Amino acid sequence: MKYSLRFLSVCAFSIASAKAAAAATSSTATNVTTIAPKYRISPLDGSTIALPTQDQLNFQDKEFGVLIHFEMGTYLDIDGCNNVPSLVPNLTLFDPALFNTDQWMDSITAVGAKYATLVAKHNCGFTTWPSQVEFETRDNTTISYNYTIAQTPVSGTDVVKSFASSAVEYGIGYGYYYSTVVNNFLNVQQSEVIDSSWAPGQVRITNATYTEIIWFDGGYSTAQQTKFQNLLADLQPQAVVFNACDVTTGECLTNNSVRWVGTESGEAPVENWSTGITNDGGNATSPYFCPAVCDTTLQTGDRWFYGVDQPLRSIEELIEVYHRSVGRNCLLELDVSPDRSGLILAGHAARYKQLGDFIETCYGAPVNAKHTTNASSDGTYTLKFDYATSIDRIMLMEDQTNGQVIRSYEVWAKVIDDGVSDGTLDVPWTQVSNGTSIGHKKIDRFAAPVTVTEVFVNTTFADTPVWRSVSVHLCDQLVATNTSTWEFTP
Ligand SMILES: *[C@@H]1O[C@H](CO)[C@@H](O)[C@H](O)[C@H]1NC(C)=O
Ligand SMILES: *[C@@H]1O[C@H](CO)[C@@H](O)[C@H](O)[C@H]1NC(C)=O
Ligand SMILES: *[C@@H]1O[C@H](CO)[C@@H](O)[C@H](O)[C@H]1NC(C)=O
Ligand SMILES: *[C@@H]1O[C@H](CO)[C@@H](O)[C@H](O)[C@H]1NC(C)=O
Ligand SMILES: *[C@@H]1O[C@H](CO)[C@@H](O)[C@H](O)[C@H]1NC(C)=O
Ligand SMILES: *[C@@H]1O[C@H](CO)[C@@H](O)[C@H](O)[C@H]1NC(C)=O
Ligand SMILES: *[C@@H]1O[C@H](CO)[C@@H](O)[C@H](O)[C@H]1NC(C)=O
Ligand SMILES: *[C@@H]1O[C@H](CO)[C@@H](O)[C@H](O)[C@H]1NC(C)=O
Ligand SMILES: *[C@@H]1O[C@H](CO)[C@@H](O)[C@H](O)[C@H]1NC(C)=O
Ligand SMILES: *[C@@H]1O[C@H](CO)[C@@H](O)[C@H](O)[C@H]1NC(C)=O
Ligand SMILES: *[C@@H]1O[C@H](CO)[C@@H](O)[C@H](O)[C@H]1NC(C)=O
Ligand SMILES: CC(=O)N[C@H]1CO[C@H](CO)[C@@H](O)[C@@H]1O
Repeated sequence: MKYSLRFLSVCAFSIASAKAAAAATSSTATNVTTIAPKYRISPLDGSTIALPTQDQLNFQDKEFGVLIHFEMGTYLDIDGCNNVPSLVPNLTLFDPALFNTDQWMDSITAVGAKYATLVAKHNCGFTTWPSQVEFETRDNTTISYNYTIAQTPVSGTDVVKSFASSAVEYGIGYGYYYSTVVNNFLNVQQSEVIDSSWAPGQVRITNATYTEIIWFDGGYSTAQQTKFQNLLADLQPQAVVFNACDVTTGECLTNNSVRWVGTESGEAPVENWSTGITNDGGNATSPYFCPAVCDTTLQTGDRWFYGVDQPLRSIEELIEVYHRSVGRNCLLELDVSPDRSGLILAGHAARYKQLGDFIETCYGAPVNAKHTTNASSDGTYTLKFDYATSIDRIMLMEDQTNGQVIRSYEVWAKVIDDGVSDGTLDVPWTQVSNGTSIGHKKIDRFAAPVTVTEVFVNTTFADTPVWRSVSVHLCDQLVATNTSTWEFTP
């Protein structure tokens, strides 16, 4: 059995069709053949250079998305039905009187997210759309999946549909999360129907029925693999799928896999490759191109569903999260937790806006000093300023069309020394930052702002680098001074 390490494994994402949103039935497509990784061999050192699909590059290019937790869990004091197998919350609880997905989109666009993943079904088993699925119980009667929004006080509402149409209207890419490994309503834990005990509200089905009726999120059992592969090929061949490759066998459900970075703190390792299928910083010479996703919360306490009076992470900490995820070649997926009325709270909305404003102010445009640039086939890149210019960070981006090829780099600058100590004006070459992986994006913040006349980047590489951009910026150094309160998962 395979399943994601934590309850939060993210779903297939793409510009989804209504057809896919209504899925949860079996597919009739013929079986897809085994998917082998695509790579080329370095002409310089013979190493492996994994090749991306256009869909993977398109996804990585989004950089920043949100993960929306709005479900039965919103109405519980605990963070969803995780680890409480017998809990099937009363349907009358789900009653979002002010539910409005356009209001969600205001925060999603304000923070600068380019896509949104909606938790359409979480571990309680409740669906936020009126499922039409019917199935057989173990006493051979056919019943409908009746633990859905249609049986709640807001019957007639369809969160999935409403979310999709708001996303289209606001130009936000969208996808879904559907946890397959746990379903309290159907008495399922770790993808298996529990046979030993039954709680009020649970219906009795067989393992075979469960395998047949569920949808998936990237966590799946071996029995479901072919079916999911067919479903994907049939409905959403362009979807990227979270953790779609089995680490032990190297088998993938799709050519478009992305991977979990391994923590939910919003922090990627300093060295984080676009390649590799393990849940960590990846591997420069892996044959799999498979960008990392950094999912994390806005609320403190590892809280994903709305928590009453749950404090938010500070703006300084969220800015740090941005730099340790997007700034380290990881897709940031920040949680959004609408409250019990169905709206994003004002305090949450303000924090999203504050973060979005910082990103736009700092990275929306580079310093505007006049300069010339020179990208050379020796892997160097030079920015020569017409006059002395203050900067405090550099943003590096590779064009990964033919793979991620830079293996290490150093950033040097001609830094003006005002000669306070010896009374002369020097412009010595000083190393201001260095690193290994660049990939889609790497942001290096310098120890302090410096005034420079020239910036020079040199690299080691598996093939001649193609730069997508190199830019320098000057921003407020808003630093999270106390990281002891950060939530790190081991
Ligand atoms: C597809 O795979 C399933 C499960 O392995 C198998 O039963 C079925 O015969 C296959 N169908 C085709 C068309 O190959
Ligand atoms: C659900 O709550 C309603 C209203 O409080 C109550 O009438 C009903 O009996 C409860 N249902 C179950 C299954 O507990
Ligand atoms: C349900 O149907 C199966 C297969 O037709 C049969 O083996 C089983 O005895 C039936 N169960 C009940 C409770 O009728
Ligand atoms: C769901 O269906 C089952 C089986 O028919 C039934 O016992 C239960 O009362 C139904 N629940 C609701 C909320 O309609
Ligand atoms: C489902 O499969 C698991 C693992 O084989 C087994 O332990 C469990 O009893 C099965 N459930 C039912 C309802 O048969
Ligand atoms: C995966 O990529 C290979 C090689 O480019 C292609 O032949 C195959 O059809 C792709 N598979 C899917 C499911 O898209
Ligand atoms: C990285 O991948 C290569 C190629 O598959 C493998 O030889 C190497 O052992 C991997 N390195 C690590 C640290 O896993
Ligand atoms: C660009 O950089 C290369 C390598 O440092 C150098 O040889 C070349 O002269 C530079 N070109 C210009 C126009 O400065
Ligand atoms: C990279 O930067 C660190 C921190 O400034 C420094 O200690 C280290 O020597 C540098 N490494 C290289 C290879 O220049
Ligand atoms: C960059 O240039 C410096 C100075 O010439 C040199 O010491 C260093 O090894 C070079 N680093 C890389 C990554 O090419
Ligand atoms: C950091 O925050 C923790 C928890 O609030 C507190 O116990 C600790 O003293 C703080 N450390 C510093 C250096 O402010
Ligand atoms: C410098 C750094 O953070 N390196 C990490 C890169 O990712 C690999 C795999 O997770 C780690 O082993 C390295 O420590």
